[in-house]
Amino acid sequence: MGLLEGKKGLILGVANNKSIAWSIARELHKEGAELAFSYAGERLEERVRILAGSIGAGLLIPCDVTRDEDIDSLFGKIREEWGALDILVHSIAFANKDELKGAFVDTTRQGFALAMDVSAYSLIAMARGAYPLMESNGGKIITMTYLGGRKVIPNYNVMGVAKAGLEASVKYLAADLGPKGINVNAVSAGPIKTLAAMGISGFKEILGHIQDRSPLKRNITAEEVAKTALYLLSDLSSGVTGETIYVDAGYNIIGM
Ligand code: NAD
Ligand code: IMJ
Repeated sequence: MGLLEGKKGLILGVANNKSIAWSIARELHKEGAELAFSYAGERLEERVRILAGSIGAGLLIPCDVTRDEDIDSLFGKIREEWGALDILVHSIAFANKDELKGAFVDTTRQGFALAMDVSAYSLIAMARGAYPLMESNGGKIITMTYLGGRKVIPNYNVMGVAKAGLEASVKYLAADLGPKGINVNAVSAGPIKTLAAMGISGFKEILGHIQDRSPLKRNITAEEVAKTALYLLSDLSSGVTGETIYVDAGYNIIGM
């Protein structure tokens, strides 16, 4: 029997088949979970529908996380269709392209607010929507973060501040929701070639740097991230909450 037999999970952040959220979805499906997907706009609907269909998932709900009304109707729909929820996967980030280059000191007020809203506040809003559906049976919430929230990474800039806020939010949410039997954790992934990594200047060099310097002397795959997600979303991690687990070939532990 699969680790997630009979569990219902909502996946946020599939844009295409390279998305980390999609690798997580496949892993959860293999272990028997029933899944629903939200997508960020009409432009993505068809692609997400085809992917979801390939693992027998039919529940697809539009949700731009900057819109409260979208979040309300997302959880309204989940309540209507399922009545309860066991798993929430938050795999969403966005900053204006202009903020991801040049000097951090030039971060604009608007750019800061947008990055924080989409990449950090949205986890809080999603957890607030999800917990009433998880209270009766307990639940598991995860989000995706990056080393740039802890250490300075060139060009990550305002996204680094948003990830620091996200990781702190994981701890506050874990404290709030722990008494309700809900675990909240983050996975800190090494660089992976997805849409969110496209157009980043020197991405190939970054991959080469990790290959040279990380303890495992290689980069990681989205499947490896997904296996850690599976652990955090299954009963195997029942005693773990408020944590950030690195899946980065060990890169973060190296000082020099
Ligand atoms: P991706 O582009 O496939 O996923 C990002 C998702 O965010 C997309 O599905 C996009 O539609 C969604 N999104 C953006 N704005 C949104 C909004 N307003 N409302 C709803 N959804 C919105 O790229 P990915 O690499 O799979 O990124 C997923 C997560 O993983 C992000 O949080 C990212 O920071 C994190 N991460 C990525 C890497 C990497 O190297 N790729 C490393 C560590 C962490
Ligand atoms: C992003 C920017 C700078 C350096 C980066 C990254 N490194 C890595 C990423 C080294 C690995 C990818 N990452 C971890 C992200 O969280 C990316 C978030 C992101 C990417 C884009 C690109 C397109 C856009 N806005 C974005 N907003 C957030 O317009």
